[in-house]
Amino acid sequence: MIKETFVASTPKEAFAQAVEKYGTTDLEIVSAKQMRYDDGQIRAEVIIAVDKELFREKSFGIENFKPKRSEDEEMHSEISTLREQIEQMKEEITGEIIEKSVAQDVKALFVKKGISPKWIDGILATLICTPIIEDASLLVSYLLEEMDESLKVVEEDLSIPKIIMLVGPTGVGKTTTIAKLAARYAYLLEKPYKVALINLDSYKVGAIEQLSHYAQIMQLEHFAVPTPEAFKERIEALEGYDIILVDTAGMSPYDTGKFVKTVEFVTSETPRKLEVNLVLSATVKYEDMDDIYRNFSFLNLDSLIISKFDETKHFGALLNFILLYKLPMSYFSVGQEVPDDLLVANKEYLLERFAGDVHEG
Ligand SMILES: Nc1nc2c(ncn2[C@@H]2O[C@H](COP(=O)(O)OP(=O)(O)OP(=O)(O)O)[C@@H](O)[C@H]2O)c(=O)[nH]1
Ligand SMILES: [Mg+2]
Repeated sequence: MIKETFVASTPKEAFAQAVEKYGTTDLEIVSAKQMRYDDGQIRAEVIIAVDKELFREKSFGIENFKPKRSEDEEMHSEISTLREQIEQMKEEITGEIIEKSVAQDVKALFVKKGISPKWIDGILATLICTPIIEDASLLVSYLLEEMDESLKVVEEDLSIPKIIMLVGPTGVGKTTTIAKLAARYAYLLEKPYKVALINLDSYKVGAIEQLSHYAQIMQLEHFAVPTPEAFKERIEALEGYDIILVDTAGMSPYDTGKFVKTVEFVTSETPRKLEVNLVLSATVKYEDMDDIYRNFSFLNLDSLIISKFDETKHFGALLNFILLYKLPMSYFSVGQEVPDDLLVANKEYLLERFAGDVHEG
């Protein structure tokens, strides 16, 4: 309730004002008195108690308390301006914290090792106001854990018959890896699989000989296939085989002719699943990676084989590539020896090496 005072020369007049305002004589009178004001005049004060809402309605009109459309819009615009300001403040605070704290050193180190600043900033923004951002070793561990979560590994599943095709730039180790995989599937696992080799590489002198050399040693069937039609026929003829490994010609990302030809093979209708593995050397140049991905992704890549692990100690650029394009990893080639230098991809192996590189500074 609100206590409202009406003033007039007599209490009757004051009460009449209240009746006029509220349109009823049914008013709760709290007090009625006459008093001398500072100017010497005697006046009457009648105080009544009224409901708050009724008082508002009669004093200011209901309309005044409903926000008008334009006010509504104004409020929305003020809110969105405030939001923008808050977002901006957040960014400034992030920047400031990163600038001033150990986070800047850690970020600089990761960037130096090949990880993109954008990826790191995305994570640092989630760590503001946590103790992690102020402790260098904690922060490094946290970033490595984030990488661990983002990296994907393909489970080796040989339960269904499949075609495994290896594609990639020239000289990355496709043929050598095919030989290692063939040995693994045919001889080194608990259960021996029936393996055949197909070579699509009709470009490189000696390419057929290189693969047939391995095929002979391992006593495996080996075929050179010149056209997509012949490829389809050959796959059909190899129905009884568990795994067909397909070697391809090394392609520079800019060699459109070879790409067009390989796409025809990849898209040919085969009676079994065809998995395309991109083979990428761990020593690949940071600047070339985007072009490699852009061009090879036309071949519907399923997974990534990383070769020449033994030739570098710096894996940041490669990691950055995998984090960016989210390609799951299938195998690592860790040396020239056939069949020994092959590992089923595992995140720890890669991250331990990267961590070693980071800790060296
Ligand atoms: N250090 C090292 N060398 C490797 C590895 N894998 C392959 N190589 C070597 O790299 C060279 C090229 O290997 P290939 O298997 O012929 O490469 P490719 O991708 O088939 O080459 P092209 O068919 O010409 O595109 C050979 O000398 C291999 O012994 C590896 O993991 N580590
Ligand atoms: Mg080759």
